[in-house]
Amino acid sequence: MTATETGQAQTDVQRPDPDYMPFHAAPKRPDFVPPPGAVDAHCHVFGPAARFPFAPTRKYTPVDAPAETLFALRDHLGFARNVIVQATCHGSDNSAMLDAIARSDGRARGVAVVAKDVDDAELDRLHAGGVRGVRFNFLKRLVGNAPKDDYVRIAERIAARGWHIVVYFESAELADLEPFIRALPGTIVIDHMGRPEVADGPEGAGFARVLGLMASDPRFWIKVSCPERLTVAGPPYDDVVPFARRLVEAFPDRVLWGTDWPHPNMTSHMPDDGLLVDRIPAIAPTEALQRALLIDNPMRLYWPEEAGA
Ligand code: 0GY
Repeated sequence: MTATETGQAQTDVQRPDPDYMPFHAAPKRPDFVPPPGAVDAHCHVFGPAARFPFAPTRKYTPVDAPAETLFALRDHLGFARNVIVQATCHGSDNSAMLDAIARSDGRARGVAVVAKDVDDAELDRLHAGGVRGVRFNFLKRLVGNAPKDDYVRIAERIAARGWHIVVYFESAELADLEPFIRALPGTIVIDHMGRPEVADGPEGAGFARVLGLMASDPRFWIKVSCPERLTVAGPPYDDVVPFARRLVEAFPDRVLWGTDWPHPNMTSHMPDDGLLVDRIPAIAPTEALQRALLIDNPMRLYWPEEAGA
């Protein structure tokens, strides 16, 4: 899957890491049919590197995962829209994501990563290009030491635009990070359920802290995504379902769902995206919960003009 749009291979300097796992080549067609208008609210595009080179500062070099492959997957899975989240391998150059959004016929929006000195013209350009939020990453493996001062400055800059902030951390870090995250302005979306330790079960201390954060302040939203990254048992991720279900039932109007395609940095196995979709009824067991998770919530956050919010 290193072929690019133009048929060239990724160049030497941009060649995928030798142990990098490519996305599933032929995911099943899900048995669960998402409601019409469903949104995959967390996915990425990578490259193609020949056109959109990866950042010199990146911590990994992935396999190309271009927009047309994402859109084909969207259709195959029965989804209508994507929220494309800027991944660290592209740094703060959002070109690949903006190009994908521009080619989506209005069916994609984005979450950007921006530099601390981003100017208003660039924020205007990103907004016009479909960006509705910024992502702050706290994973040392992905960004080293999180530049918190920069994040504060960026948060102040974007607050007036009605954008939200997406935060990515591991639950073990939350005790230290919580004061910082609580002090951020506006709506804050937590990636991947706050990455709980699934071995501790849903009663574990880390997940309790995530639940407490969600319960304490309606500005917090959360993505019930990434069972493949969190699981101990492996597919079909029965050990992760109770975490997601608890969040969906407790906070039905502040949860989002996403594939996380193309699943960067997976080392144990590569998930079948069709199977991920098939787990949705287990985490959102009623049609009302499914509708909120897959349509109403993401539309409110990313297409408010269509959601009537
Ligand atoms: C994810 C998870 C990961 C990667 C990134 O920005 C990224 O590079 O988010 C990860 O490695 O856990 O959300 O895609």
